[in-house]
Amino acid sequence: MLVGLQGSGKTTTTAKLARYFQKKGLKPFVICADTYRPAAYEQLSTLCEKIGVSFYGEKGEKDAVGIVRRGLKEGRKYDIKIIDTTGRHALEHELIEEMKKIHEIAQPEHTILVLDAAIGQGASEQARAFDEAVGVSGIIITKLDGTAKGGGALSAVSEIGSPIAFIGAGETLDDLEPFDPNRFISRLLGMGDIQTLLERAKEIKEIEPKKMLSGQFTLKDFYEQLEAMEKLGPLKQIIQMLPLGGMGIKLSDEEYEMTKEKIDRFKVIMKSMTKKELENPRIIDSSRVLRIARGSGTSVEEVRNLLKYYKMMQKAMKGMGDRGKMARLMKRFGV
Ligand SMILES: Nc1nc2c(ncn2[C@@H]2O[C@H](COP(=O)(O)OP(=O)(O)OP(=O)(O)O)[C@@H](O)[C@H]2O)c(=O)[nH]1
Ligand SMILES: [Mg+2]
Repeated sequence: MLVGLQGSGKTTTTAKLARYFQKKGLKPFVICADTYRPAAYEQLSTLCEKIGVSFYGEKGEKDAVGIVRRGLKEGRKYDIKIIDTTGRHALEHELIEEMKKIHEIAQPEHTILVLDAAIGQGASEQARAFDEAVGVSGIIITKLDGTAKGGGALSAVSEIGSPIAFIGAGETLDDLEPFDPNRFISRLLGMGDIQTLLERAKEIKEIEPKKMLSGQFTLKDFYEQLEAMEKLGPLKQIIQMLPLGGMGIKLSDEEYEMTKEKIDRFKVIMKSMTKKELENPRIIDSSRVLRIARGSGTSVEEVRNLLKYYKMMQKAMKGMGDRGKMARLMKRFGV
């Protein structure tokens, strides 16, 4: 039994589900219990005809409960029966009562709440109302092919604790996919941004993600990275494109702030280092720090700052690599 707000996509999803089970070799039977929407009968019967699925409805009949009773009898030999219902709102008491009665008669194995991906903050309240009335066992989020990412729908999920079963991502009847949490979350977090970032990074040969992530990130790499960074854009912007929170990495505002001047100063300092020091920063002791500061016309403090920053970056890179998330992500995007 499919329930939900008006226009959320129940009727389309009913036909999509029928198609889904049909492709699995089952025989679905569709019942139209929407007696309010003027063309509900025609809409669903046309969709069912298109895919060759058996359909039950009573044109002109107003008693939805009666239709369901008779429909279930008619379709008792089928593998799976899907009931499409009228779109209703939590505050429409009469319609909520009707839904309860249909539910009582049908005793569906699953009561699916159909949510439009574009639903906002009202999602959890609506979901709770449906859940209290008929007990929602699963959720289908529709219209994910549009601009909405389904964040509001997620709040409904957390409110009633029912899993998302499928997502609808298109207008054709084949556009129904079993829910994939990774893909859904990637979309929600805007992994598209990451893809853009990685594509940009790929164009810049100085950045070698694999090397960075293996923990062999030297000052020389750091220097090259700083140069690349100038081409990529501000560090803060780059970092914001990554789901770093999920990787447990937090940077303070100061650490984020990588101004052009700071980058230039860092580069001057590194130019005063020997090849050995750049490749193996661990050998830089206080006497070397002093020499580097003098040689570059900077201060001991600045050199130490650079080293601190480098270590932090190294740690961050290694952290991403260790956790494997970044590495997997890169692999997924073919970097
Ligand atoms: N792009 C896109 N459009 C969809 C999707 N699912 C449904 N729609 C469209 O959304 C509109 C409403 O869909 P219906 O299935 O009629 O919605 P409903 O919940 O049955 O509406 P009522 O019966 O009036 O409550 C239609 O124009 C559908 O084509 C989807 O996954 N993607
Ligand atoms: Mg409908």
